[in-house]
Amino acid sequence: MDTLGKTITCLAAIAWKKNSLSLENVEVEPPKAGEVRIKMTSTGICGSDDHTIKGIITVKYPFIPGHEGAGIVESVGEGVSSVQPGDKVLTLPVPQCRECSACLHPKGNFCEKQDLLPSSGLMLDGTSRFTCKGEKIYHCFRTSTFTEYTVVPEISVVKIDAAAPMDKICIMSCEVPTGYGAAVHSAQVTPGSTCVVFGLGGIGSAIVMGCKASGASRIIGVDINEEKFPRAKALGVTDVLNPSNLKKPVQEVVKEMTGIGVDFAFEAIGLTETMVAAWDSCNLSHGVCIITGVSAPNLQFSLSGQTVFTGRTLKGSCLGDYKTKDCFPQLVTAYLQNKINIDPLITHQLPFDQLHKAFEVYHAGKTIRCVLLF
Ligand code: COD
Ligand code: ZN
Repeated sequence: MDTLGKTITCLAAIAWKKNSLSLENVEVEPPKAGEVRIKMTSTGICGSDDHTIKGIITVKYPFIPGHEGAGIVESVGEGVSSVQPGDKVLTLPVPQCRECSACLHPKGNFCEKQDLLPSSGLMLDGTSRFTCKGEKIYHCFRTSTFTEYTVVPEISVVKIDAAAPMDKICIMSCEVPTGYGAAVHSAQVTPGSTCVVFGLGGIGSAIVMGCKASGASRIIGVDINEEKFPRAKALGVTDVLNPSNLKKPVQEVVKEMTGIGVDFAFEAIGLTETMVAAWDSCNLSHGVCIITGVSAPNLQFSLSGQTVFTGRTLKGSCLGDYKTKDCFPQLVTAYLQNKINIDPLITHQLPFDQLHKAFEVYHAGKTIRCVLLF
């Protein structure tokens, strides 16, 4: 273990300012008390990473992006007991401290120690473990997975089954719980129900998978990029809609298609107009609308005051409402037992140093998930 207790110099992606990402040699300090240093094996490119690089989710620059990660523990700081060197782990975009009001409550998962909204870009002690060219580099969600080595708090990492395939399993740290979990856990989609999913990217595709697994009889997929339709249909979408080609608002079309509106609507884009469209697509009486996307800061949306009292539910869902440290290893085990098949959610795999190519393919709308391999 010649890296133990030493600063490691390795390759990492740094966003120096909005929309500027470059590969650099970065110094990664050893973990302090209560922290874990991880050698990354894979990381996905999630819509949220694009949001942070563009500044739609507010972060501090310069920073190392990435939150959907899998790796192997290189070393641990004083007092760390839940993982040890050599363990296979996932990074947790929202931690589970087990002490705050959110963690102690039986429902919900938005731990008060999260660093997503708002983002300090620092570890729990208020300092950073990354430097580049003499400059302090900020963390992202206390995960920063676009680097060969990262340091995270113990509450932001969890050990998973040693049999997990490390070139794929990173999507269990965001895409699968966020999407599949929104359907099976947050909404609890019922057999025979009707669903609409706004956005058929990585998260929307995982939502479709969850609706299908729950026995939904009709799943309407909405996207402005028709290239997403064939894969969505393969995952279980029964009808597709491109809002750009419709003569009336998409929610009107959804209501006509289903008679009165769907039982479950999901938003997986992060735009306030599609959040409202998802709400308006729901059955007035019992419809459930789940929002997984995050909009740009300071944006608001309004709902007709007369359409709320009828009984519908509007609910946000982050990482499927799963208590992350408790539940993510169970999702991994379910995959290993062939109870969930995550393989169709990964469409591209590229070496980490081809990060720019990976973002090109993502921006061209070609991917469901592109996974970077270290
Ligand atoms: N109408 C219909 N479809 C649209 C529109 C529109 N106006 N605009 C874009 N789309 C489609 C795109 O063509 C694409 O297919 C899809 O929407 C978006 O997919 P991706 O692959 O770009 O993004 P995802 O699926 O990886 O992420 C989507 C989120 C909404 C989850 C994400 O961007 C987000 O808001 N994340 C914040 C939530 C969060 O932080 N969750 C937990 C940790 S990530
Ligand atoms: Zn994500």
